Amino acid sequence: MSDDLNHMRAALALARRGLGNAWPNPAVGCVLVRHGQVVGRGWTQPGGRPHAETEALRRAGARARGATAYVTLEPCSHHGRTPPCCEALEAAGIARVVVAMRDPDPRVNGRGLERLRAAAILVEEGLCEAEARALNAGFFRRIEAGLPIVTLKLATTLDGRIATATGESRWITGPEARRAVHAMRARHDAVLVGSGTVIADDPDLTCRIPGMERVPMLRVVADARLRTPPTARIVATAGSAPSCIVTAPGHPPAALSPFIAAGVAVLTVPGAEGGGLDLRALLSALARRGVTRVLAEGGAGLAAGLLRAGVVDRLAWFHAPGVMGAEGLPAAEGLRLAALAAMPRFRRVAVRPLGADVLTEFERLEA
Ligand code: AOF
Ligand code: ZN
Repeated sequence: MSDDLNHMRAALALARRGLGNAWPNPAVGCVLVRHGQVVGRGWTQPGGRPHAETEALRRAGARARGATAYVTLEPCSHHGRTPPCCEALEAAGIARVVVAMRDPDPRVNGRGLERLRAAAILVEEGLCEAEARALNAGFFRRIEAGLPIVTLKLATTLDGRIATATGESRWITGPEARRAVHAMRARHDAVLVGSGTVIADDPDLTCRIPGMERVPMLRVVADARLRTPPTARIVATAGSAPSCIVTAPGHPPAALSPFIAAGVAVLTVPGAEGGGLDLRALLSALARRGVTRVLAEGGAGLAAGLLRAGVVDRLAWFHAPGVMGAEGLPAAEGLRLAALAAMPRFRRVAVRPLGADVLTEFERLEA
């Protein structure tokens, strides 16, 4: 029993390698074990194919015969670019399959397990289910609600300020915290900022950690009024890293064409009451493009808009040990709270010192 647990944990660790680059697919891990020996390992490859099982079977070759497969998600049963994983497992002579949880994708949804059982393969499900569910929360949200999960990242002083009154913000947090942000970007499918941040900071929004630069992460600007300068880095670099501007309807085609010519995808979603974009509509437009995990990086208007819309699933709050006072710019602006009872609340899940700073991670507390 504890061997099963160890192998499934190893499969979960492999699965995590796909976070941020397996989309639109879930990040799955697979470990093949025969006579107590690991004979193959695999995880979902960039872009979602090959699947984890295919990778593990390829590595195991003939040693897969009679082995147990530990998979973090039910093996697929549909014909995609390659035959279904459950057929591949059967053809390789796998004797037993342990899966952490079912795949809610309507093309699979229990049929993978059924087919394995029909092939006289021993099937067990539910080992480490909670971990597997948390790992692919973004994929499940996309399948079940047509939305990605959203992590809101904020880097502030102790009193919640993101810049001085004159807009100085480089840098509030130290190098360790900033490196952690780059690593977070790599684990997300898309990074989202408001147009104010593009105008103020002209960020690259890439992951510049050596070895992690090439994940196909999408850079998204929420820009109802189309204020992004066509000279912004996010536009200029659209050829090497995908970028997308989401705007409100009604802009003349000539206003959009410099972006489109630079290779930026331009999406249109309805505006929100009181300005900005309908952020739920923005997120569902991203989910339709396959995005499962969004890292929102501010500024203050976007942060408040996301909190107001109730779509922030996780908060990653970096606190730098400094104080700016009320003249500094706040992290969230325009929350328009009617009463304390309406305040978005979160549950702390982790605290991590990073150099001089502290990262606190939170999850949404459901009302
Ligand atoms: C697996 N192993 O590693 C993954 C699976 O578009 P396709 O044909 O690649 O299929 C995508 C679906 O396959 C996806 O929606 C999910 O249900 C499943 N993902 N399945 O057996 C894997 N990533
Ligand atoms: Zn598959």
